[in-house]
Amino acid sequence: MLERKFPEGFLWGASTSAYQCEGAALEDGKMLSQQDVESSQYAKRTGFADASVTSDHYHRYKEDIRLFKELGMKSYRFSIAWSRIIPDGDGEINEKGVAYYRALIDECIANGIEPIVTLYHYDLPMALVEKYDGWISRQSVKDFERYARFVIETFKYKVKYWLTINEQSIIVQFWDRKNIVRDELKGNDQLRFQMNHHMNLAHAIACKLVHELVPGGKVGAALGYSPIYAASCKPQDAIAAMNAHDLKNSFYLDIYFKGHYNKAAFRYLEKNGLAPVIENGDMDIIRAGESDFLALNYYNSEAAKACPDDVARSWAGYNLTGKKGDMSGYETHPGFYQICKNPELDTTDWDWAIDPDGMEYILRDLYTRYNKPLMITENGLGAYDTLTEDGRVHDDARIDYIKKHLRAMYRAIDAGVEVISYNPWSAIDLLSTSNGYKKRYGLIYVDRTDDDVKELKRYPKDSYYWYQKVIATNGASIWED
Ligand code: BGP
Repeated sequence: MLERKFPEGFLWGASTSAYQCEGAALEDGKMLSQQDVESSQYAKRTGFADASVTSDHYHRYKEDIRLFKELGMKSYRFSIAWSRIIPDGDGEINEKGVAYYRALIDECIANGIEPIVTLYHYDLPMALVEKYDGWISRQSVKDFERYARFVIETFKYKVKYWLTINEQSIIVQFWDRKNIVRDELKGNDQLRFQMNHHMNLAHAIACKLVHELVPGGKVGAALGYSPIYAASCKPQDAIAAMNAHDLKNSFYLDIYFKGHYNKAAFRYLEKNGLAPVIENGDMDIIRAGESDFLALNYYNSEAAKACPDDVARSWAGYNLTGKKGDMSGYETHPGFYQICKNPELDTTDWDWAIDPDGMEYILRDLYTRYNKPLMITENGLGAYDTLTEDGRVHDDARIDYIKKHLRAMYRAIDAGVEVISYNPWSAIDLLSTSNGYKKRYGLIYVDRTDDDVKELKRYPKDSYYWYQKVIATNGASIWED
């Protein structure tokens, strides 16, 4: 039988984001980002950790990259904090912040690790929120352009793969957690889509900049993505699933790859007073910013069913307790769709459906629709992990999760889909956006809790050693039991 390996040069790696792992929130000239502020407010409400120290990657990146190298990583996907580079968002460049990312990138390259750089991962400089409500204002696009131009220009000979904005769809969905939004504005759902429109412009501008400035550079967005299945065989549920797919997925993808808004989704927004204001020339900017690939953050699938006209609109909920079934609610769009639990699938302790087959489904579906190479920039199991006396973490469930997703990814590759990389979430334990340090994703354990930062010592988990073999065999070992 043919050995079922991944393509030559496949970029096996892992992923992080700046505010979730760096710490040093106010060091070396950095000023607060909106995520520093948001996390600290959230910490007060929930008891989870804030973003001030997190996993201290800022000071320990060399040790971390040594572990990445031993793991065999060929790529490392991380983000740059705008508030380290231009602390107040639109003022002076902070040389110390630039030096940090230069050192991080050089350390990756010296260890044979391809840097995959995200320009924006939720962490707008707080000063821009105070000045003009952040992404709500069009001025954010201009300021982003200046920041992106500087970063791309600075690292153009070192970084080939660029990700523009992380998870626009999730930012729309959870807009007052991924942004600091003034209380007076919170009820105004149109602003979610206005912000998103500004990010579409920012994304397109960054794509154009990479193509202009980086020799051989490749660029795309990183989208939080779930396939949406019909809750039943009823045609009405199939249409609801299509509606959900249009508003939650195609609404972003059609912008990235076709340069226009998905019609059905846009009509729904117009009818409900939610559509963004589009100025003359905006769609030209969007069309001029071509993506080379799509990066996908895939954790779970969703199910949708028909929704009556006479219910209230609501957005996705949270599970704060880590007890299955404690999800606070599901998204509802009257007359369009409602998201519901899929009874066919098991979930994580935080109610995220576990669906390895969904990985094959999205890769094949997206490749058929857009015919562009795909990257996986996040995928992983959020779980309770325990450091045992032998200094190990026996995270069999995570191994099982990753193995099944990789098998599904292989099936998609075998069916002809072009997949460039796999960068699971997360390289090291870091601050979850919703559940502090209780919910962990790392291949490497970081010894701290929400209440006690301890010494932040690193311990490779069992999944680290398992993944090490996967990389060493270019994927062949995923078929062993
Ligand atoms: C994605 C984000 C990441 C990460 C991950 C897990 O949406 O891009 O930043 O946090 O989800 O989510 P959580 O931390 O809420 O469990």
